[in-house]
Amino acid sequence: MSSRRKFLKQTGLATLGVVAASNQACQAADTKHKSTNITKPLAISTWKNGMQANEAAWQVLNNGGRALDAVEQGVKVVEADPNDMSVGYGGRPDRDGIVTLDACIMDETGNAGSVCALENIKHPISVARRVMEKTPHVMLAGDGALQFAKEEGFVEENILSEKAKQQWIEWRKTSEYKPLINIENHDTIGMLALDAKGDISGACTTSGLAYKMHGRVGDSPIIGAGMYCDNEVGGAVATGMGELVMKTLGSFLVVELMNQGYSPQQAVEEAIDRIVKKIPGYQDFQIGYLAINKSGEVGAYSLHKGFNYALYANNTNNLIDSGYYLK
Ligand code: SD4
Repeated sequence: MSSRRKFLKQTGLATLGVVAASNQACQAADTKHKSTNITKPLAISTWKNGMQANEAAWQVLNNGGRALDAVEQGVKVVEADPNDMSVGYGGRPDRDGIVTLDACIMDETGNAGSVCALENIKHPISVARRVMEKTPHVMLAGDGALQFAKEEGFVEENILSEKAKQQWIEWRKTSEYKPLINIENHDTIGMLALDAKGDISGACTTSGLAYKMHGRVGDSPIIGAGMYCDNEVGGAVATGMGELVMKTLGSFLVVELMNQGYSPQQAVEEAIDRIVKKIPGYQDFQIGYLAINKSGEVGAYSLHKGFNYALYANNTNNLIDSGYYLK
Protein backbone atom coordinates (compact mmCIF):
# COMPACT_ATOMS: atom_id res chain seq x y z
CA MET A 1 0.00 0.00 0.00
CA SER A 2 1.38 3.45 -0.84
CA SER A 3 2.31 5.44 2.21
CA ARG A 4 -0.24 8.08 1.28
CA ARG A 5 -3.03 5.52 1.04
CA LYS A 6 -1.92 3.94 4.29
CA PHE A 7 -1.93 7.37 5.87
CA LEU A 8 -5.44 8.10 4.66
CA LYS A 9 -6.65 4.72 5.84
CA GLN A 10 -5.21 5.23 9.31
CA THR A 11 -6.72 8.67 9.55
CA GLY A 12 -10.07 7.36 8.43
CA LEU A 13 -10.00 4.83 11.24
CA ALA A 14 -9.05 7.49 13.75
CA THR A 15 -11.98 9.56 12.58
CA LEU A 16 -14.36 6.65 13.00
CA GLY A 17 -13.21 6.31 16.59
CA VAL A 18 -14.03 9.88 17.28
CA VAL A 19 -17.41 9.70 15.63
CA ALA A 20 -18.16 6.64 17.73
CA ALA A 21 -17.35 8.67 20.79
CA SER A 22 -19.91 11.13 19.42
CA ASN A 23 -17.78 14.17 19.85
CA GLN A 24 -19.60 17.38 19.30
CA ALA A 25 -17.00 18.86 16.97
CA CYS A 26 -17.36 15.96 14.60
CA GLN A 27 -21.10 16.26 14.71
CA ALA A 28 -20.86 19.93 13.85
CA ALA A 29 -18.49 19.17 11.01
CA ASP A 30 -20.63 16.29 9.76
CA THR A 31 -23.73 18.42 9.81
CA LYS A 32 -21.85 20.88 7.68
CA HIS A 33 -20.80 18.19 5.25
CA LYS A 34 -24.42 17.32 4.58
CA SER A 35 -25.74 20.82 4.33
CA THR A 36 -25.63 22.94 1.25
CA ASN A 37 -26.38 26.31 2.74
CA ILE A 38 -24.31 26.73 5.88
CA THR A 39 -20.98 27.40 4.33
CA LYS A 40 -20.11 30.99 3.45
CA PRO A 41 -19.45 33.22 5.22
CA LEU A 42 -18.18 31.77 8.48
CA ALA A 43 -15.88 32.66 11.35
CA ILE A 44 -14.35 30.20 13.76
CA SER A 45 -12.18 30.96 16.75
CA THR A 46 -10.58 29.35 19.74
CA TRP A 47 -12.05 29.23 23.24
CA LYS A 48 -15.05 30.92 24.78
CA ASN A 49 -13.71 34.39 24.05
CA GLY A 50 -14.04 33.47 20.42
CA MET A 51 -17.76 34.20 20.86
CA GLN A 52 -17.20 37.94 21.21
CA ALA A 53 -14.50 37.87 18.54
CA ASN A 54 -16.89 36.14 16.15
CA GLU A 55 -19.55 38.79 16.76
CA ALA A 56 -17.17 41.50 15.56
CA ALA A 57 -15.97 39.38 12.65
CA TRP A 58 -19.56 38.71 11.63
CA GLN A 59 -20.25 42.44 11.34
CA VAL A 60 -17.63 42.49 8.61
CA LEU A 61 -18.54 39.21 6.94
CA ASN A 62 -22.27 39.77 6.93
CA ASN A 63 -21.79 43.04 5.09
CA GLY A 64 -19.85 41.32 2.35
CA GLY A 65 -16.52 42.33 3.89
CA ARG A 66 -13.14 40.72 3.49
CA ALA A 67 -12.07 37.77 5.64
CA LEU A 68 -8.85 39.62 6.46
CA ASP A 69 -10.77 42.55 7.98
CA ALA A 70 -13.05 40.12 9.81
CA VAL A 71 -10.22 38.28 11.57
CA GLU A 72 -8.41 41.49 12.49
CA GLN A 73 -11.57 43.13 13.88
CA GLY A 74 -12.52 39.91 15.63
CA VAL A 75 -9.33 39.27 17.54
CA LYS A 76 -8.95 42.97 18.42
CA VAL A 77 -11.99 42.66 20.68
CA VAL A 78 -10.17 40.04 22.74
CA GLU A 79 -6.88 41.95 22.68
CA ALA A 80 -8.68 44.88 24.30
CA ASP A 81 -10.45 42.74 26.91
CA PRO A 82 -8.60 42.68 30.27
CA ASN A 83 -10.62 39.64 31.33
CA ASP A 84 -8.77 37.51 28.79
CA MET A 85 -5.48 37.01 30.55
CA SER A 86 -3.67 35.37 27.63
CA VAL A 87 -4.12 38.07 25.02
CA GLY A 88 -3.25 41.75 24.59
CA TYR A 89 -4.20 44.17 27.36
CA GLY A 90 -4.50 42.27 30.64
CA GLY A 91 -2.35 39.38 29.43
CA ARG A 92 -0.18 37.70 32.05
CA PRO A 93 3.43 38.90 32.06
CA ASP A 94 6.63 36.92 31.73
CA ARG A 95 8.57 35.95 34.84
CA ASP A 96 10.19 39.39 34.96
CA GLY A 97 6.77 41.03 35.08
CA ILE A 98 6.82 42.26 31.48
CA VAL A 99 3.93 41.60 29.11
CA THR A 100 5.27 40.56 25.70
CA LEU A 101 2.88 39.92 22.84
CA ASP A 102 2.99 37.65 19.78
CA ALA A 103 0.63 37.86 16.80
CA CYS A 104 0.35 36.93 13.16
CA ILE A 105 -2.04 37.42 10.27
CA MET A 106 -2.34 35.98 6.78
CA ASP A 107 -4.53 36.99 3.85
CA GLU A 108 -6.08 35.30 0.85
CA THR A 109 -3.13 36.12 -1.40
CA GLY A 110 -0.73 34.21 0.85
CA ASN A 111 0.73 37.41 2.22
CA ALA A 112 1.67 37.25 5.90
CA GLY A 113 2.81 39.49 8.75
CA SER A 114 3.80 38.94 12.31
CA VAL A 115 5.27 40.47 15.44
CA CYS A 116 6.79 38.78 18.45
CA ALA A 117 7.99 39.83 21.89
CA LEU A 118 6.27 43.17 21.35
CA GLU A 119 5.84 45.33 24.44
CA ASN A 120 3.48 48.19 25.33
CA ILE A 121 1.14 47.92 22.34
CA LYS A 122 -2.45 46.87 22.86
CA HIS A 123 -3.15 45.60 19.36
CA PRO A 124 -0.25 43.49 18.08
CA ILE A 125 -2.51 42.01 15.38
CA SER A 126 -2.80 45.41 13.72
CA VAL A 127 0.96 45.87 13.88
CA ALA A 128 1.33 42.42 12.28
CA ARG A 129 -1.02 43.54 9.50
CA ARG A 130 1.09 46.66 8.91
CA VAL A 131 4.21 44.49 8.74
CA MET A 132 2.42 42.43 6.08
CA GLU A 133 1.16 45.39 4.10
CA LYS A 134 3.90 47.97 4.49
CA THR A 135 7.20 46.13 4.71
CA PRO A 136 8.99 43.59 2.54
CA HIS A 137 9.27 41.37 5.65
CA VAL A 138 7.09 38.84 7.41
CA MET A 139 8.19 39.17 11.03
CA LEU A 140 9.48 41.92 13.30
CA ALA A 141 10.66 41.17 16.83
CA GLY A 142 11.01 43.00 20.14
CA ASP A 143 12.43 46.52 19.99
CA GLY A 144 12.32 46.59 16.20
CA ALA A 145 8.64 45.68 16.21
CA LEU A 146 7.95 48.40 18.77
CA GLN A 147 9.94 50.96 16.77
CA PHE A 148 7.96 50.08 13.65
CA ALA A 149 4.66 50.23 15.55
CA LYS A 150 5.45 53.72 16.82
CA GLU A 151 6.47 54.86 13.35
CA GLU A 152 3.09 53.62 12.18
CA GLY A 153 1.32 55.71 14.80
CA PHE A 154 0.58 53.08 17.43
CA VAL A 155 0.68 54.54 20.91
CA GLU A 156 2.72 52.95 23.70
CA GLU A 157 0.68 52.20 26.79
CA ASN A 158 0.85 50.10 29.91
CA ILE A 159 -0.78 46.79 29.08
CA LEU A 160 -0.12 45.10 32.43
CA SER A 161 -3.49 45.16 34.18
CA GLU A 162 -3.68 45.45 37.95
CA LYS A 163 -5.14 41.95 38.18
CA ALA A 164 -2.35 40.42 36.11
CA LYS A 165 0.22 42.32 38.17
CA GLN A 166 -1.21 41.08 41.46
CA GLN A 167 -1.26 37.48 40.21
CA TRP A 168 2.35 37.79 39.09
CA ILE A 169 3.36 39.19 42.51
CA GLU A 170 1.65 36.18 44.08
CA TRP A 171 3.40 33.79 41.66
CA ARG A 172 6.78 35.31 42.52
CA LYS A 173 6.45 34.05 46.09
CA THR A 174 7.27 30.59 44.79
CA SER A 175 8.55 31.54 41.32
CA GLU A 176 8.03 28.01 40.23
CA TYR A 177 8.97 27.88 36.55
CA LYS A 178 6.53 25.32 35.40
CA PRO A 179 5.21 26.25 32.00
CA LEU A 180 2.13 24.08 32.02
CA ILE A 181 -0.69 24.82 29.67
CA ASN A 182 -3.44 22.48 30.54
CA ILE A 183 -6.58 23.16 32.49
CA GLU A 184 -6.11 26.90 32.81
CA ASN A 185 -3.71 29.60 31.67
CA HIS A 186 -4.77 29.49 28.09
CA ASP A 187 -7.21 31.51 26.09
CA THR A 188 -5.11 32.71 23.21
CA ILE A 189 -7.29 33.69 20.30
CA GLY A 190 -6.81 32.12 16.91
CA MET A 191 -9.41 32.89 14.27
CA LEU A 192 -10.16 31.81 10.70
CA ALA A 193 -12.74 33.33 8.39
CA LEU A 194 -14.23 32.42 5.04
CA ASP A 195 -15.90 35.40 3.43
CA ALA A 196 -18.80 35.60 1.00
CA LYS A 197 -16.38 35.64 -1.94
CA GLY A 198 -14.88 32.40 -0.69
CA ASP A 199 -11.60 33.92 0.46
CA ILE A 200 -9.86 32.69 3.59
CA SER A 201 -7.76 34.61 6.13
CA GLY A 202 -6.49 33.89 9.62
CA ALA A 203 -5.16 35.64 12.71
CA CYS A 204 -3.62 34.57 15.98
CA THR A 205 -2.69 36.74 18.97
CA THR A 206 -1.43 36.01 22.48
CA SER A 207 0.61 37.08 25.47
CA GLY A 208 1.98 33.54 25.41
CA LEU A 209 2.82 31.36 28.33
CA ALA A 210 2.23 32.97 31.69
CA TYR A 211 5.54 33.65 33.49
CA LYS A 212 7.58 32.45 30.53
CA MET A 213 11.28 33.27 30.34
CA HIS A 214 11.82 36.81 29.11
CA GLY A 215 12.32 36.60 25.35
CA ARG A 216 10.45 33.33 24.93
CA VAL A 217 8.37 33.32 21.75
CA GLY A 218 5.75 30.67 21.13
CA ASP A 219 4.02 29.27 18.08
CA SER A 220 1.37 31.96 17.76
CA PRO A 221 3.36 34.48 15.65
CA ILE A 222 5.10 31.81 13.59
CA ILE A 223 3.49 31.46 10.18
CA GLY A 224 2.79 27.76 9.71
CA ALA A 225 2.94 26.97 13.44
CA GLY A 226 0.28 29.08 15.20
CA MET A 227 -1.66 29.80 12.02
CA TYR A 228 -1.55 29.13 8.30
CA CYS A 229 -3.85 29.76 5.36
CA ASP A 230 -3.77 28.66 1.75
CA ASN A 231 -6.63 30.23 -0.15
CA GLU A 232 -6.88 27.28 -2.51
CA VAL A 233 -7.18 24.83 0.36
CA GLY A 234 -8.12 26.16 3.80
CA GLY A 235 -6.72 27.47 7.04
CA ALA A 236 -5.68 26.27 10.49
CA VAL A 237 -4.91 27.77 13.90
CA ALA A 238 -3.38 26.33 17.03
CA THR A 239 -3.65 27.01 20.74
CA GLY A 240 -1.96 25.55 23.78
CA MET A 241 1.66 24.77 24.57
CA GLY A 242 3.42 26.42 21.65
CA GLU A 243 6.61 24.39 21.83
CA LEU A 244 4.75 21.25 20.76
CA VAL A 245 3.11 23.07 17.87
CA MET A 246 6.41 24.57 16.73
CA LYS A 247 8.16 21.21 16.76
CA THR A 248 5.55 19.80 14.41
CA LEU A 249 4.76 23.00 12.43
CA GLY A 250 1.16 22.22 13.25
CA SER A 251 -0.93 24.68 11.27
CA PHE A 252 1.03 24.18 8.08
CA LEU A 253 0.74 20.44 8.60
CA VAL A 254 -3.04 20.66 8.92
CA VAL A 255 -3.40 22.76 5.76
CA GLU A 256 -1.02 20.54 3.83
CA LEU A 257 -2.96 17.46 4.90
CA MET A 258 -6.13 19.11 3.59
CA ASN A 259 -4.22 19.83 0.40
CA GLN A 260 -3.55 16.09 0.17
CA GLY A 261 -7.27 15.30 0.45
CA TYR A 262 -7.97 15.15 4.18
CA SER A 263 -11.13 16.73 5.54
CA PRO A 264 -10.51 19.47 8.15
CA GLN A 265 -11.49 17.04 10.92
CA GLN A 266 -9.18 14.31 9.66
CA ALA A 267 -6.36 16.84 9.30
CA VAL A 268 -6.57 18.21 12.85
CA GLU A 269 -6.75 14.69 14.28
CA GLU A 270 -3.67 13.67 12.32
CA ALA A 271 -1.80 16.76 13.56
CA ILE A 272 -2.60 15.79 17.16
CA ASP A 273 -1.52 12.20 16.40
CA ARG A 274 1.77 13.54 15.10
CA ILE A 275 2.40 15.25 18.46
CA VAL A 276 1.50 12.06 20.29
CA LYS A 277 3.92 10.05 18.16
CA LYS A 278 6.80 12.51 18.14
CA ILE A 279 6.86 14.38 21.43
CA PRO A 280 7.58 12.57 24.71
CA GLY A 281 5.66 14.00 27.65
CA TYR A 282 2.88 15.36 25.44
CA GLN A 283 0.37 14.24 28.08
CA ASP A 284 1.40 17.14 30.31
CA PHE A 285 0.20 19.76 27.87
CA GLN A 286 -2.90 20.91 26.10
CA ILE A 287 -2.98 21.56 22.36
CA GLY A 288 -6.03 22.48 20.30
CA TYR A 289 -6.38 22.87 16.55
CA LEU A 290 -9.11 24.41 14.40
CA ALA A 291 -9.33 24.09 10.64
CA ILE A 292 -11.60 25.16 7.80
CA ASN A 293 -11.53 24.34 4.14
CA LYS A 294 -12.68 26.15 1.02
CA SER A 295 -16.13 24.53 1.18
CA GLY A 296 -16.76 25.77 4.70
CA GLU A 297 -16.22 22.42 6.41
CA VAL A 298 -14.69 22.74 9.86
CA GLY A 299 -12.53 20.55 12.08
CA ALA A 300 -11.53 20.81 15.74
CA TYR A 301 -9.50 18.52 17.95
CA SER A 302 -7.35 18.69 21.05
CA LEU A 303 -5.07 16.53 23.14
CA HIS A 304 -7.06 16.86 26.37
CA LYS A 305 -10.68 17.39 27.16
CA GLY A 306 -11.64 21.01 27.71
CA PHE A 307 -10.92 22.75 24.42
CA ASN A 308 -13.84 24.61 22.92
CA TYR A 309 -14.34 26.94 20.02
CA ALA A 310 -16.83 29.45 18.69
CA LEU A 311 -18.35 28.90 15.26
CA TYR A 312 -20.37 31.65 13.61
CA ALA A 313 -22.16 30.29 10.56
CA ASN A 314 -25.67 30.48 9.21
CA ASN A 315 -26.30 33.61 11.26
CA THR A 316 -25.70 31.73 14.50
CA ASN A 317 -22.82 31.90 16.92
CA ASN A 318 -22.25 28.68 18.87
CA LEU A 319 -19.73 27.58 21.47
CA ILE A 320 -18.84 23.96 20.75
CA ASP A 321 -16.77 21.42 22.68
CA SER A 322 -13.97 19.89 20.66
CA GLY A 323 -13.27 16.19 20.43
CA TYR A 324 -10.07 15.13 22.14
CA TYR A 325 -7.42 12.44 22.07
CA LEU A 326 -6.75 11.50 25.72
CA LYS A 327 -9.84 9.77 27.04
C1 SD4 B 1 2.00 30.00 23.24
N1 SD4 B 1 0.28 28.93 21.95
O1 SD4 B 1 2.56 31.06 23.45
C2 SD4 B 1 0.53 30.01 22.86
C3 SD4 B 1 -0.29 29.97 24.10
C4 SD4 B 1 -1.69 29.56 23.91
O2 SD4 B 1 -3.75 29.14 24.77
O3 SD4 B 1 -2.16 29.26 22.86
N2 SD4 B 1 -2.47 29.53 24.93
O4 SD4 B 1 2.56 28.92 23.38
